[in-house]
Amino acid sequence: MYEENHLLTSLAHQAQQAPDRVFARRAGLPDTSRADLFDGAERIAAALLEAGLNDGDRVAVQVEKSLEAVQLYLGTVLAGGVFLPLNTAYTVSELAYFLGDATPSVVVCDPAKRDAIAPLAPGAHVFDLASDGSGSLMQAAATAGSFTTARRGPDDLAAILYTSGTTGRSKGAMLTHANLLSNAETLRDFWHFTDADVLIHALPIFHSHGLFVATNTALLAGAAVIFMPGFDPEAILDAMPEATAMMGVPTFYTRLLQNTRLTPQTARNMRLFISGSAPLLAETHRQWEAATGHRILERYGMTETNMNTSNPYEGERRAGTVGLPLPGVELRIMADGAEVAPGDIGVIEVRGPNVFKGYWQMPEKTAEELRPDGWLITGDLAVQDADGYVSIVGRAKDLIISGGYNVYPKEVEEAIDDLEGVEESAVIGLPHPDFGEGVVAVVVANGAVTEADIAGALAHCLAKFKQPKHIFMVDELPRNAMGKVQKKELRDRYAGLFATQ
Ligand code: MLC
Ligand code: AMP
Repeated sequence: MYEENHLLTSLAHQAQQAPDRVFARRAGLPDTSRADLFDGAERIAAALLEAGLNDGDRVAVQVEKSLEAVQLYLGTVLAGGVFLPLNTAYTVSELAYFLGDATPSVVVCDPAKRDAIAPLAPGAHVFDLASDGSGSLMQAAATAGSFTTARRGPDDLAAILYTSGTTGRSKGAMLTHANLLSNAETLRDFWHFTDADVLIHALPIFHSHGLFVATNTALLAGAAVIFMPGFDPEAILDAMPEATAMMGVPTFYTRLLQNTRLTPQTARNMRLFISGSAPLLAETHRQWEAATGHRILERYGMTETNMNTSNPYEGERRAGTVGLPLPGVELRIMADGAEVAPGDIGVIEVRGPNVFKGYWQMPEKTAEELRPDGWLITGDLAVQDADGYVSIVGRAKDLIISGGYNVYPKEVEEAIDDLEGVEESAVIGLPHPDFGEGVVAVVVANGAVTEADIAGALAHCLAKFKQPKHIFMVDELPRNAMGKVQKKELRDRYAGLFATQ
């Protein structure tokens, strides 16, 4: 099936083998078979082609999580398009940049946002899709005519995912069919996913974790997913006895640990708990083992690469480490232009079939991070021990990770500094018991500007997860002799802010 299409022919292989087996279970809805999943994807592909989609065109999508949205991803790739998912939290002003930069030929959005979004992509065909599957996209899919699989090879683009930059504008990471397929195959084999698995899928599907790591791996293995609209601890605990695996960000684990229903009995059929996207505290690892009898498997990845390292499936899962380089992924730790000695700190660089093709229309940014010989400079600071286990100890990039979402301080600072009466600002991440890190802004302004003014203005331009949870007004920012703002001093000053929340 779909032999001409490098990624889809593999993702659909299990559907062809056993079309009637369940792919998705959803609370209160009939199960969806693998055949139904791809039937819907084909209909959407036909609708996209009728709307004028050409090979390599971007399909920009900001919709609530739904099975139809998964079909839209598959249908886009089947039709030869490039899937471009956008966080549902993005505001209209953030979307204006993404749509302007990516120039999609098709935009799919929530019906409630259609009027605001359509003018941002003049010339694009706009469909809408609601979380219950209603809207013009599925109407067009229901009546679309015949469909021919687009011919797409390993090096063709399958997706563009935007990641913010430490300086300036967000960058669209270009991921090829081969990038996605090679990583999904590696993860299926490394984590022992088979058609006997039932994966709890509670992650959003606009980032690589929920879209590629969870969905592609399950599809490739022929596993079923318990498909949830979002993270709800009660729903997860209801589902757990029927499930074999779960993937989550650390916040999933810390929140579930607060629930007394989490017991070895609830987790009796589970074989694998995987965590990633943000650091999992060694303490959480230990608490989880005490509560369930399972050792969480922590892995490390990024949008540009999918997954790079993983703790072993069968060997020792070491708390506080992200494990070993995955098969086929080369990893080195560099400082001052050379590899460091084991145990010394440096920046992780990775190379392999998983590493992206570059940033969309940004050759200079690509050249800054992707070396000509294929090594990607990740910006993550780490040490590797004599056994090869990697521990991430910090970031060379100024980045906050809040509940698994990346927040670039520079972007928030620029939004604050643009406000009238503000002189300057520094945005920092502080330890947060729920989100891992919480965003905090420290602002110098004239006396007329209040915290509420700033919070109110940011609500219009920044996604909720980027907005500071606290704003401090100060007379001046601490600086070193060179005049550089000392963020470490600010982090120390406010360190305990979220301790009791
Ligand atoms: C929600 N809020 C957040 C937030 N999520 N604030 C900061 N950081 C977050 N991550 C806001 C809400 O808008 C709300 O604001 C308040 O915080 C409380 O929300 P909540 O109801 O508690 O949040 P919830 O909807 O339960 O979401 C929390 C979460 C979610 C952890 C389940 O953030 C999530 O699904 N995170 C996963 C992110 C992810 O998939 N990352 C993968 C990136 S890929 P208010 O004021 O309205 O109450 C990647 C590569 C790799 O990194 O390696 O995987
Ligand atoms: P993103 O750009 O959203 O893909 O985020 C990628 C970044 O998330 C990486 O560069 C790391 O900084 C971080 N990350 C992902 N997984 C882990 C992990 N297990 N531990 C620590 N940091 C992680």
